[in-house]
Amino acid sequence: MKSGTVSVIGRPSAGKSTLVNTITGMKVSITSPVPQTTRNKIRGIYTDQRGQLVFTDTPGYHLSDKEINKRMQEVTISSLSESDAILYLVDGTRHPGTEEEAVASMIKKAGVPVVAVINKNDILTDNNREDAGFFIKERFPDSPILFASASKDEGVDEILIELFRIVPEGELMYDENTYTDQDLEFRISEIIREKTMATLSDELPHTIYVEIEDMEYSAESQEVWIRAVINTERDGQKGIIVGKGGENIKRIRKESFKEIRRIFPGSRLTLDLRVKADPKWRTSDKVLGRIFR
Ligand SMILES: Nc1nc2c(ncn2[C@@H]2O[C@H](COP(=O)(O)OP(=O)(O)OP(=O)(O)O)[C@@H](O)[C@H]2O)c(=O)[nH]1
Ligand SMILES: [Mg+2]
Repeated sequence: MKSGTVSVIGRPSAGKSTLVNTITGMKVSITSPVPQTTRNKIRGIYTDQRGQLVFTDTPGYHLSDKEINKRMQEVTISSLSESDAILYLVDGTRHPGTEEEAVASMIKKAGVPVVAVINKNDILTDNNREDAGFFIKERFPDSPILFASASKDEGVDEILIELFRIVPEGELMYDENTYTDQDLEFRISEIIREKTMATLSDELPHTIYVEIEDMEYSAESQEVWIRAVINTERDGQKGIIVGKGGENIKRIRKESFKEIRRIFPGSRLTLDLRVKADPKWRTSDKVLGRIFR
């Protein structure tokens, strides 16, 4: 039996969370077309007859000195040394530049075996493939280089074969039916954040965080009651989230409701969703400490 941990590393929007979801067959980690969607280390667990791979999805590594970006970099770096293997995901559609170079050298420093995957193969040109392939081969000459499409579930079996080759023998770390270790409140807040980002698309996705203020669950009466708050930075942004006649917040609530309900099959769900302004949250140690726990 093989059993090991795998850090999924790459630039923002490379498709790391999409890949972890495809591998586990579950919605473990939220995704969006906007870079810097993932903010925490998110575990997705894959088990089959060969054994178990515990993936850690990480925030895309973005070169920046802003406090929130530094926190996200720390989250990513802290995942590296604790893993048995690194799954290095490269977005083949983008020419590897300074940022890709920074990611590659960070990975090299960790001294952990690497499987390199060039993602988005469904839309790559031959030029893209050559470009990314050359970049990786030069820096990781001993690592396997694979092509995949995380969103189309192509090339994923080959990734698993390479990873199972690397990880050590061992017992399962989690029960075979477990696919994530996130707590309920965090998963719910992430679903609401994803739906907010999707609804507002390019208007203000980076300026929000979602907090579950209160949650009650009665297994006996099969009722779930949740009060969640979408926090933004400025009062003026509240109106954007709420939308004309409340159309945005209604949509966010409806889409969130559908997905949260799947977590509590058969229960009656009440979702009370509010919007608040929390100026300077992106520089507040208290809030950042809560988000990047
Ligand atoms: N065409 C194509 N698009 C993909 C593929 N994989 C992911 N995407 C898209 O790329 C965008 C980013 O995907 P995510 O999975 O959120 O990327 P990420 O690396 O987790 O991003 P961060 O969390 O911001 O670091 C989304 O719009 C995905 O649908 C792929 O194989 N092909
Ligand atoms: Mg992500």
